[in-house]
Amino acid sequence: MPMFSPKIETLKAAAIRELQEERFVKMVKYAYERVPMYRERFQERNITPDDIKGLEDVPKVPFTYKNDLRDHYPYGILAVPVSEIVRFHSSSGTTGTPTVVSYTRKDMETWINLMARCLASAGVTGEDIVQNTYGYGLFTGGLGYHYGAERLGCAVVPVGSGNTKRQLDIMKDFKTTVLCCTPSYATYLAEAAREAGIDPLQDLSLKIAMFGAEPWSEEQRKHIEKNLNLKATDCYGMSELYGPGVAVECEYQNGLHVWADEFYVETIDPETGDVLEPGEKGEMVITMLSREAMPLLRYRTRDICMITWDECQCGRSHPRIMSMSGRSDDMLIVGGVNVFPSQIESVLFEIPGVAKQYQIIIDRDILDHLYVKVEMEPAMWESPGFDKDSFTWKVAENLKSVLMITARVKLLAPGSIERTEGKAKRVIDLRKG
Ligand code: DLL
Repeated sequence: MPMFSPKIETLKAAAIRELQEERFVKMVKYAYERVPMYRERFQERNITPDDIKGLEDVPKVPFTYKNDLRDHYPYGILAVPVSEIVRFHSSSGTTGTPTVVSYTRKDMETWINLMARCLASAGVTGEDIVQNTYGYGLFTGGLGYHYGAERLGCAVVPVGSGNTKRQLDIMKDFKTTVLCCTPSYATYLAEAAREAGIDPLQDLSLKIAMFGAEPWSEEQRKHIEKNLNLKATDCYGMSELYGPGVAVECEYQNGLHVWADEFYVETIDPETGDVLEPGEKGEMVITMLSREAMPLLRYRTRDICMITWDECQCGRSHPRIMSMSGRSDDMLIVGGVNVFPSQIESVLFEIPGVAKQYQIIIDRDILDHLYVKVEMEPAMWESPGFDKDSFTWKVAENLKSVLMITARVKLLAPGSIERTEGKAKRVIDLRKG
């Protein structure tokens, strides 16, 4: 697959480490000199940038948290005057004060090039017609993909989120070859196409989907690939780290390459903060190696994964994020037992007849109760021999074997669960608030 920046993508691992070391040391100094918050954090620990001489000193550097950005609303932890900012993005703020992220012109260039790298890794070329259904505006998904695809020379159709019928018309009429959206929206698009009598094989020209922004499973990948007749590629990112474009799958789809010339990635024990070895599962912590507007040192992503530096067949030497298993703050504690929504999804999607829509509800009287609402495929739901009780029992048993606790399962008719255009909201925790 042609690479967008072959020289940097195939740099030897040792050379990448050297580059990271040089940039990390420089970035620490930059953040210390320009951002009062970092200076204070260093002073509290009785250290100065002179104590950070190489990558072996990384654990001395204090972490940065999402709350640090909230505390510095609206402009965040700016290292340049506002006059040098060319773009702001922001989180929706539904769970508290919004976090605002900022970019200089150079930051924009870096981000756009990273997005172009990601798209090329998935096999996208300048010949492609890219339909971008990620939200345009304060969310980084829309504009991130937009400029990255333009940089590659693609023809971009900037539809933005929503308006499913129009999306399908455009997909058909413009002969869209690349679809950028959340995996949950792709599931919905596949369903809407089927209902509208559109046959992806005959009527559509899709080849590649660029997914991300939310966790999804291998079962969901197979389902979407089959129902939209395309190859689905995973891309990871977060607003604080430019947006999409931090890591992406290559053609071998065995983990997501993190662009290590721009991101220094570690995994840590989320409780103790201790750095873990490659191959050990923990919270991903990222330092941005050349961010001008808003330096982030050791940013706590809350995403749980494992990192490997093992060679990849594609020739890229950049490390890979393996088995992303949700966010540490997504983890539910139900009656004292840790439950990840991704575990529930994997169980459900392996059961034939279950649709790709579900909802997890947790409630409490004296004890915690876990409810799983599961939507059914029309063919199974409407089949004359369908035994609802025994199917419910089967789903509950399968869940119990993985979760070790009992979930109360309710089967729902096809189409019962509300569809989303962006990130799916699958967990409702009634114990909060
Ligand atoms: O979701 C940026 C993005 C847009 C990424 C489009 C990819 C595609 P935020 O809204 O800040 O940014 O959400 C970031 O979403 O910490 C993860 O928990 C989750 N996430 C993002 N990509 C993936 C992925 C964008 N590929 C948060 N797999 C992150 C699993 C993902 N989770």
